[in-house]
Amino acid sequence: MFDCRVQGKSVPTDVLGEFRDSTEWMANPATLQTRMTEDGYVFLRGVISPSPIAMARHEVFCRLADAGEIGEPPRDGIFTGQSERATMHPDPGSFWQSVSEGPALRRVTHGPEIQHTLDTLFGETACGYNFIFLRPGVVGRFTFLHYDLPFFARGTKNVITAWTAIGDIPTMDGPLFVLENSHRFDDLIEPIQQIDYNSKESPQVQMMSDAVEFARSRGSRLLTANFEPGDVILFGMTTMHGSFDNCSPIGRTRLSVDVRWQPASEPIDDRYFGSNPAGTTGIGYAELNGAKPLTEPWHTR
Ligand SMILES: O=C(O)CCC(=O)C(=O)O
Repeated sequence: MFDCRVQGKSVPTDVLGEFRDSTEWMANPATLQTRMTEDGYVFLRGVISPSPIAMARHEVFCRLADAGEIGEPPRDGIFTGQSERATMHPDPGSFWQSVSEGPALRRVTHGPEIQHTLDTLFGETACGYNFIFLRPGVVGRFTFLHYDLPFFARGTKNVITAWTAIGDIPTMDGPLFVLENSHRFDDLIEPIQQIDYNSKESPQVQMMSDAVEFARSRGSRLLTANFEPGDVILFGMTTMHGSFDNCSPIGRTRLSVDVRWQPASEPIDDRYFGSNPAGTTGIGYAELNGAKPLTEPWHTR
């Protein structure tokens, strides 16, 4: 079915599954809400059309090509294995903020298509967080399993993550996966509901254990898709997820962006809003994996 690896190991087919595709219900709030309740996620193909996605990809990869990290042509996203970012941009946070605030990228992350999709899902006007997580993941990168609740639910718990593919992300390139039925694992969800949201610490809530064994132990599977440009997976704060290893045979960098949304009428967590958002720990964009040169490893959220 799918060919993918997690933490260096091939994922056996009995532990793999495909997202339920809700694209045909994109304009139907009741069905989208039912699917979110039933599955903990909603998967939609082609929410953003190819042209804005191509422009965002070009904008981001050109910035990384200027820093010597991505080769020519930038749209291919091939990692050079090198980086001059640290010498060219001694302030990693402001460099990453400038990339994350590029107009073509913002057209994708906060444009009319995604706004309309989140308005439909919430059944009211939604508001996208200004602080976004742009993720260029080179070969070898993955993200451990985790829930998003501890990071984003200080204002309201009614928050949804929108993860968008900015280019093709076949399973070998390390896309996002969801742990099936993890939104019903009350024994894991209850403790994270007790987390102190006034703390500036980034809580350690990741499952560092083997994702395949963990899925098996829960009678669950890792659900994913071969993502195409503009495909979006929406999931709630209590849906456990991670990403597969990027094993691209051509050395392609996986490019995605994840943005949180909530009803505009509900209280916000002001760390993630405004023209200079503080982020989870207070150091703004400098706290993100994306702020590190592509030559530096990361596997954490
Ligand atoms: O893209 C990834 O590797 C992880 C994304 C993630 O954890 C999220 O969207 O909350």
